Amino acid sequence: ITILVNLVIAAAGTNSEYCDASTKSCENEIETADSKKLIFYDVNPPEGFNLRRDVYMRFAIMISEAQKRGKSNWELVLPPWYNLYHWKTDRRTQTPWSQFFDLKALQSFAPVVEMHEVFSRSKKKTLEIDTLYVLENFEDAFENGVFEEKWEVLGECSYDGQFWGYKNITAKEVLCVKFQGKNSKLWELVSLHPHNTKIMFAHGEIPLHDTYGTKTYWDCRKSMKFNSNLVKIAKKYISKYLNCDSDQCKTYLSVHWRRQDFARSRGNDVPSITGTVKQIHKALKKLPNTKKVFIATDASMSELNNLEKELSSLGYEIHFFLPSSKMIEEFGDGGIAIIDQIICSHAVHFIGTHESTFTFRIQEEREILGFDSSTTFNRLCPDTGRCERMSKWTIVN
Ligand code: GFB
Repeated sequence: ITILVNLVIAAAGTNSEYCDASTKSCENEIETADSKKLIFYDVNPPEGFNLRRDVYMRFAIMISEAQKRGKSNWELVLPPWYNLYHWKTDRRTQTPWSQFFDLKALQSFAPVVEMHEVFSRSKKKTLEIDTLYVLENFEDAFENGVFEEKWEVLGECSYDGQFWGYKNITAKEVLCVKFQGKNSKLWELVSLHPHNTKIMFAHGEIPLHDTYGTKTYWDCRKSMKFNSNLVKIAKKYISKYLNCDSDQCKTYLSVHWRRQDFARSRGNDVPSITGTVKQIHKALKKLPNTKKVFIATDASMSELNNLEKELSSLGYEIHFFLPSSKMIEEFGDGGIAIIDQIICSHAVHFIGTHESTFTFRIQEEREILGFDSSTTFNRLCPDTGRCERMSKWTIVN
């Protein structure tokens, strides 16, 4: 009887479905009675760094809004950066968010926790997700001509993802779900298993923003402050090479010149090297006191050299951030990308690449810094054909 009572108490304390009398271990074990429930997510592997930053915001807002409504026992696990398609350095190591962002600032908006922290809290070496929902799109988003928020559990299936490269993470139950709607609608899936403490969503890019462009959106965006080491490096560079020590610099124009796979897959949206030079020259003619140009790019060195040659011949001073191999090793491709973004965000005038999420994040940074939007929402146009204006997503304070 004593054993039975103890186990019932243990089960109540741990939220367990059931316990095993001989080993005294509980199924669905949680370390303490008041420990948090965890939401994990992953993103379609080919998606890049800056779309992933947006997916994070959708989940952070989902958790933070639920917290305001009394659901205070959920934490969002920050998915380690792992094996990103565009990153060439150290792809196979799980990089924590603190390498790129200020964790305290992220936590000021939503209850988020690093994956390594989840492991170090537990006495176990393995982590078992209770239910993993593999999200997929409905074939027709506008069935009968209307976009309706909906989901449909298709049943058990297999997960073809990588659990961020961890071999010691498994899922007890994997369910495929067709999903269409905002992130907050995921709570309906969560409530299907009220006893679960670890829920994961694969293809976290499928749910949509609950509040795109609102004050909540911008509060979340503002909380995504960069790691202070990256900020220091960028500011030192701006001071030394671009002669500016303030937040809004008058001394240089910046350009995000996206090339590589982007130029290949969206050839109609990007200009040639000569076309790029012409457009930078045109913008600089309106800024008679600015002769310095900062280029952030993923272009090859030979493309960059050609661009530099053509711009220099017009009397401009061209700058780009060339990290040492030690710096690349320390901060990774993501850290170098952020340094480029910070430098672009402080320039008197910015020209970006159409529909690049890398450009979008720079534009948001400039909105936070208080630049006039006419200096921010500018794009490089193709050499010929239409050049659609950029949408202006201005800050709401
Ligand atoms: O961030 P991202 O996904 O934006 O760009 P898009 C992909 C990666 O390219 C970044 C590198 O994580 C960087 O590693 N990169 C791009 C840069 N521009 C720069 C730059 O100026 N400086 C530095 N240092 N790195 C989309 C992808 O990229 O492009 C999609 O997300 C797809 O998956 C599409 O590939 C064609 O939105 O530009």
